[in-house]
Formats: sequence, structure tokens, C-alpha cells
Amino acid sequence: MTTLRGVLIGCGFFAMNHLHGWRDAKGAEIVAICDKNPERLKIAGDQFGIAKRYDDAEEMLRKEKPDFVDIATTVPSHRALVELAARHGVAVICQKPFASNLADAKAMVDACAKAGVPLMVHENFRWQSPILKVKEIVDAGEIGTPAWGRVSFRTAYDIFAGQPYLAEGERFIVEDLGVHVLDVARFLFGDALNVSARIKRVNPRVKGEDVATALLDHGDGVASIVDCSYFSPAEDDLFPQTLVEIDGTKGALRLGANYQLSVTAGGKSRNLDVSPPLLPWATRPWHNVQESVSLIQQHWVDCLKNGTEPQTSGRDYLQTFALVEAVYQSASSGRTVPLAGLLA
Ligand code: NAD
Ligand code: 89V
Repeated sequence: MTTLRGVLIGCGFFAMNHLHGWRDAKGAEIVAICDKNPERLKIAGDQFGIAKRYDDAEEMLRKEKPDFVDIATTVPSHRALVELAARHGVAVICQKPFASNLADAKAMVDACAKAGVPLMVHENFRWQSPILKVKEIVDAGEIGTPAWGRVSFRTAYDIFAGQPYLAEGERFIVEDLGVHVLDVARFLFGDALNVSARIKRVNPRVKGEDVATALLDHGDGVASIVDCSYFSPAEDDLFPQTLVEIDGTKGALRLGANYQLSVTAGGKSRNLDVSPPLLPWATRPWHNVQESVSLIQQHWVDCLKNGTEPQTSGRDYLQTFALVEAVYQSASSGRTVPLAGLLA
């Protein structure tokens, strides 16, 4: 079996999870890394034994001619780096937030399509094993067809300690975290037709909004509520757990605190512990997110090898990205925003 040669751009806070995931991936290895910050480059290169190190992404792609590039930088560099990969004919994974705005996201998807290179957004929440279990139960029809749902992420965890830039942007929770929960709603209930939302900044230390509530209309009367908060100081902080409630035509399920899942159908309930495994390199409470990094990266390798489209390909992900834009537009106008207008 051939091993795909990958390179990584951005060796910061979250890229360390990518590098662990790549080390575990079957059928791929990271042969070179790039960061403009020499300190980050050295830490990552030394920890993962990667000798080829670059401070310039273009030089790395030109010299290494990799099978794929994994972009783990923050959003301001994403468009330029995705378009660079497309010019070099290199398949590309890009971290979320995918782009600064919907026009950039569409341009990035177009650039990769024109160059004929696969593009996947690293949208990992749908790859968390508790969420995969929920999806499996829904798809098996045990609770019938979902008629109502809620996807919720509420915490007071100090996310700014590891990611200080999150406190500085005009936009915060919807763009950064809401995108994950909106994508989970899409994954479970299908694409949305219309969105109504409200957002609010509560924490004075943060520039953007840190609380958001959205109502997604999935058509045929099916609705879901997506809510997220980084200012929810409950006694039992569940960071970084995503909670799910679904009422279906034949039953209901609840993915509650601490990965406890209950499924009720035909008057009977069963309870499952769907705790994610603690990978050898993972640390609590992040292990849920960390496992999903491994799973999405393996999905990418498998798709590249089989020539199949990844779940959150650039083309597919415009639907998720448009949800973010719809939330902001609805919150600022007070109106319901149709997705069709944004995706045209
Ligand atoms: P970070 O600031 O710690 O790291 C980014 C690194 O990229 C820095 O070391 C910086 O020097 C480097 N960089 C920036 N532009 C570059 C360029 N043009 N060429 C080379 N290097 C460049 O950021 P982070 O906290 O690791 O976040 C990175 C991304 O990962 C963000 O978009 C963030 O939203 C995302 N993230 C995703 C998850 C998830 O669960 N999917 C979790 C955390 C962070
Ligand atoms: O950036 C992020 O996606 C992180 C999270 C903890 C939600 O994974 O903030």
C-alpha cells in the first residue's frame, strides 16, 4: 500500500493534535512542516521528528511536491493558502473557520474545482464518536424520522487561555464554535432552508458575541434549535461536549451530560455510555475533540485513496458555512434568512 506524503502548514496550538492524528493515520505521513514562527516550527519538528522544516509555504509545496497539504493556520491566511495549494495542484484540507466570509469561501471552492484538486474542510465535530452513535441510531430508524431537534454547546471554559485571538475578533462564537454545532445539526437533520437567530455578547473581555441561539427550518415542519455559549457558568461544566436531543416519529433520544445517551422507542428506554476513548496522546477534557481529529484525518486519507468525495468537501461545506452567515444576518436584521439566497 502506498503511503501518501502530506505536509502541514501552521504548527500552533491545535496543529499538535493534527500531528498526533497523522502519526496514527494509516496510509499517510507528514513529511514536512511549515510555520512563519521559528519557535513553533522547532517545537513541532522536534516533538514529531520531522526534519524538513520551512518558513515559506510556497517553497515547501514547490520542493516537496506532496500528495496533500493540511492547513492548520487561523482564518486570515486560509484563502491565500488554499489558492496556493490549488495552483500547485495539491489536494488540500483546511481548518475551520474555513474563510473570513462567504465570497471568499466560494472563491476557494472554485479555485480547487478549477484546478481539479480535492478540498476538505476540517469540520471534526460530526466525527466525535458520541455524535456518530447518534447518527447511527437515527439512520437505523429506531426513533423514526426526526421531527424536532436541539444541538447545544454551553460552557464557561476559559477558551481564551489557549486561543487568545478568539477574544479579539469582531465575530466570535458563531464563526468559531457555532459552525461546529450548526454542522452537527445539518449532519443529523439535513440542510436548512431558513434560519432565525439571536446573538449577544455577555463577557466584557471578549470583542465579539459569545452567546447565540438559532432556529433552523429543515423543511416539512422539521425544526432544530442550535445554541451555544462561552458564558454559561453552570456548576458542572461540560466543555467540550455537544448535547443532542431528538424527538422522532417513533421515539426520542437524548445525548446528555458526560456522554450518556438514552434512546426511547416503543415505550422502552435503553441507556448507553458513549464516552469517547482516551487516545494515548489525548488529555481530558479535550479527548472528545482529539479523537475526532484522528477520525476525520483517516477519512481524508481513505477518500484520497479511493477517489471519493470527503463528507465535508469544500462544495458540501458551503451549506454549513452559509448557516454561519445566515445566523449573523438574521441576528442583525431580526428577520428570517433563507439559505437559497446566500448559496445562489
Ligand atoms: P495558533 O495561532 O496557535 O497557530 C497558528 C499557527 O499558524 C501559528 O504558529 C502561526 O505562526 C502559523 N501561521 C499563520 N499563518 C501562516 C502562514 N501563512 N504560513 C505559515 N505559518 C503560518 O492557532 P490555533 O489555535 O492552533 O488555531 C488554528 C486553527 O485551528 C484556527 O482556525 C482554529 O479555529 C482551528 N481550531 C480548530 C479546532 C477544532 O476542533 N476543529 C480546535 C481549535 C482550533
Ligand atoms: O476552535 C475550536 O474549534 C475550539 C473547540 C474547543 C470548540 O474545538 O474552540
